[in-house]
Amino acid sequence: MRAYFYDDVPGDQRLAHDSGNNVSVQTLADLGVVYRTIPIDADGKWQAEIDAFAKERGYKNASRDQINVTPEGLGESYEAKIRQFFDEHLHEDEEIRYIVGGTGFFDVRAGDGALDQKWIRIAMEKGDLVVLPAGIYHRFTVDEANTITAMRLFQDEPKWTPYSRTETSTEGRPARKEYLEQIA
Ligand code: KMT
Ligand code: NI
Repeated sequence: MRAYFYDDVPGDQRLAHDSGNNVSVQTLADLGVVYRTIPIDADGKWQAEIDAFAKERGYKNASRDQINVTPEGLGESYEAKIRQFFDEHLHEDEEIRYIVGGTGFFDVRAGDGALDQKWIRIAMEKGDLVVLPAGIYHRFTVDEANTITAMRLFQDEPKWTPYSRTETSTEGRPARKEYLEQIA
């Protein structure tokens, strides 16, 4: 994992868009973004570590699935999906992603006020786990390799509905208000 400020240069979302300004794990933590590495080992201990992590966060069951974000995995809808993932949005529950293979970028807004116009890009690779808190504005893209496999963990029922930031209602959502209070 490496995190840095997005350069905001127009161009393909899959490019690195690396401003050269790094962002620390502590800065991410201040935004409520939790980062862990859980290397995938041959004897499968990583699975127990994921279970323990989920349990620690109050995930009652071991509910999870795996998504293959590749042209093969998603078929004809691939390009449309990639654009959809990149639409700025929030959720009412946290989003946990563990990268089983491949690489990609999660972008999160850098804070409130003026920082709310800046993106932090989190470059993820195999063995990286990230928790995006409820209410944070974010988006996702593959990189130029067009391949990532991610495990998605969820609490009892998945509440994955993305609320697009362009909807006037997102600022008023309870999850948004709670999030802003948490990072204040
Ligand atoms: C998301 O929430 O945008 C996704 O699930 C994208 C695929 S996970 C790498
Ligand atoms: Ni999301």
